[in-house]
Amino acid sequence: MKYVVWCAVSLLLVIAQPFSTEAQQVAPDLTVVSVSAPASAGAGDVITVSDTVAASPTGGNAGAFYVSYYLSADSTITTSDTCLGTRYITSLATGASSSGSTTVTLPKNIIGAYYVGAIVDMSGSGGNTSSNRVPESDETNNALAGNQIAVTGADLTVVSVSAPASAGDVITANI
Ligand SMILES: [Ca+2]
Ligand SMILES: [Ca+2]
Repeated sequence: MKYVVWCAVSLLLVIAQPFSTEAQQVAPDLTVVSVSAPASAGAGDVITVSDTVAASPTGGNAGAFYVSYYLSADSTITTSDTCLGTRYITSLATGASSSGSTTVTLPKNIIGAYYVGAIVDMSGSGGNTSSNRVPESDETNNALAGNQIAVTGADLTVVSVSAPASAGDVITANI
């Protein structure tokens, strides 16, 4: 009797094996490996953002998708952050990576320190149909924060300053 039970359990394990192996390889997993931008820039400036995205070594090839760049006050990058631009990747083979540089324009009305980040397989703010084009084994690991960028105010220069040669109670300065 013990032998019969042992045989039955062994048979079940042999049958179950191929299914558990297959389940781990149904889809690729895209991630952002790195994203970087200049350490400082002026509000409204055009800057270059560089990134590398990768596909997992198992799960098959990924078709066309976008990677989107964001400006965030903190190191958690979400689609609620300010979208700066996108890069289009036509396809990515299993285990391959893609690097690229994209020029984007900083908003004019900001100042201070921000994180530059990226989300792979995301287009723009996330509200259009171009987002999540690739079904992945893990959709929760697609965002990465890069370096901080110090955004300074737009350049303001003094054009001229003048005052009367001899001053009374009131003088005028033109800036
Ligand atoms: Ca992913
Ligand atoms: Ca996806």
